[in-house]
Amino acid sequence: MRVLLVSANREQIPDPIFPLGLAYVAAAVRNAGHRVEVADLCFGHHPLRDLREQVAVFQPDIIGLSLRNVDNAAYPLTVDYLSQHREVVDNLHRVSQAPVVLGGSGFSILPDAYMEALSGDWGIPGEGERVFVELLDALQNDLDPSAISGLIAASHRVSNHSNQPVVPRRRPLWAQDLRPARDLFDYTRYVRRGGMGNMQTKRGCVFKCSYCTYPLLEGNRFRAREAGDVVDELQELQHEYGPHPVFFVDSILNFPRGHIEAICEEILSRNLQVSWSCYATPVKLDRHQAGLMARAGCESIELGSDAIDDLQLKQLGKSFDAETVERANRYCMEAGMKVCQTLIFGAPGETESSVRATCRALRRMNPTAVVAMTGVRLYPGTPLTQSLIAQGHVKVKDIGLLPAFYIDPAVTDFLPGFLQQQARAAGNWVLPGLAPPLLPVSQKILRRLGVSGPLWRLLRKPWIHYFNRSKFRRPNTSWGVPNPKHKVFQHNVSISRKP
Ligand code: B12
Ligand code: SF4
Repeated sequence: MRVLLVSANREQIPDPIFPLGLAYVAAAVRNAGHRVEVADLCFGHHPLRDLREQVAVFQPDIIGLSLRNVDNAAYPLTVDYLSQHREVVDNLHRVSQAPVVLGGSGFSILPDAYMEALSGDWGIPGEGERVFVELLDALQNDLDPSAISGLIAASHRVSNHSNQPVVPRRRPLWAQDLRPARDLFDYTRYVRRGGMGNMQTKRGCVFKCSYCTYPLLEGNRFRAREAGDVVDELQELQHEYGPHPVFFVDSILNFPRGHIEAICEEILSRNLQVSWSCYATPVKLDRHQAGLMARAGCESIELGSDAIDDLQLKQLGKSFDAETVERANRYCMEAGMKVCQTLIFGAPGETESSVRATCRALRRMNPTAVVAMTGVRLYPGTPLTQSLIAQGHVKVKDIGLLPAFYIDPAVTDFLPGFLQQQARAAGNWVLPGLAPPLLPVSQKILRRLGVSGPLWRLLRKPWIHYFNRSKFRRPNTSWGVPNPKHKVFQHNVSISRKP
């Protein structure tokens, strides 16, 4: 069959991100003997016009549409991508009768809502490699695809008022004999513009942090690749596309213990010179692990601490305490890595005292950068959302495509002004919800100057530090003028602002 795979993501903040998930699906479809083309809407001045032209020439039998982001998860500067996604579907329908199959992480968080909003013909929540190929085989052989497990049919959105979710299918050996089909995309452009490539070494997460979607998206068990296979791919990448930094997209790369250690030993034994970055947990991050990672090329690490206050960590369902965060931060910095602390302020249970405790700890720890979200984005199915619904603070119908956030009433008035003062004093903070991000044009210039890797690493450079501080010169003491197209839950009331 003639299969067109479209990556809808045009977001350039914090960087343009190579559509790794779609590249995996493309590889599976190609391996199954189908003819594949990809349309990547990330770059170019007229992506929709180019898309229509490509469809007219290629005449696909079926179109797979990858929806990575629902929104930017930032409050109050929320960016919502639904209208962009709708535009893509409308343009596809203008020039083609081919059925549209929806997939991707954004889609998988809210599959029924997306099926409805975008009138999808089929939808595949979770991993697409196998189910998409099964769908193609069924259509090619005139079989009824509705029996395929893990597939949502258009009729489902009519019949599914029982709200029975379709269970995603997950393979233990998801990467066996499969390499992402990067050759179908302009991978080097992502490396040039985004400053790094990307790879995945395992799927799933065993932790149960209250707000997090990752276990829902990837499953609550780790499914890891062999270290040798991971390093083979890393080596192939460097060989095919030239030396470039890589971001490992795993939910947390350094857990369970032994996984990253084996990968690092393999990198070192092959004497492979490559710099990389990752997300990590402070759990079991000791001196040995930090040192080994640094020696094997880990230049920067994003520690998903979320808070540095024991009570608040407990509220968030984290599996470590504040002391563990401080220790992990120290070990990474001593090993020579750049460290970014990622935090969430305003989750249930937050108080002025817990916010102040986290900020005091940050001053002691002095990480390279801090990225802090203000308010928690509520997603369906997370422990936090379920408990807020059970307590009557939030209604099921409010958790949908329209971004919804929770901010604890105890800190609603205090948070915006206080955090902006902290950000101004520190100079190395990013508050995606409260201050506009680096402009794409500045990002382009930095990349042209040869800056690679995550840009937060620059926040210690005096001129960037100065520029970043100036964003918080006149801190708002209120939430400012929020994006009207979202909901925020404060004081146990859902405030829905109409556009
Ligand atoms: C790593 C990561 C990042 C890194 C990326 C680094 C890099 N160079 O790659 C960084 C930190 C830069 C980042 C940034 C952002 N991210 Co992010 N990120 C992730 C993460 C952890 C992994 C993404 C990934 O690569 N997965 C691996 C690939 C193989 O999986 P996949 O893309 O899901 O693809 C599979 C399936 O979805 C499916 N599939 C995909 N496409 C298709 C198409 C079809 C037709 C089918 C059938 C199936 C299918 O099959 C694929 C293979 O199995 C996810 C969370 C998660 N666990 O998924 C969040 C996630 C994607 N990010 C998210 C967000 C919001 C963002 C930001 C907007 C945050 C911000 N405010 O800056 C930015 C946007 C950046 C951009 N330009 O788009 C959200 C998106 C959902 C939402 N809330 O909107 C997620 C899901 C996290 C969350 N909060 O739940 N991110
Ligand atoms: S926040 Fe990190 S450790 Fe916690 S469940 Fe999500 S991915 Fe796992």
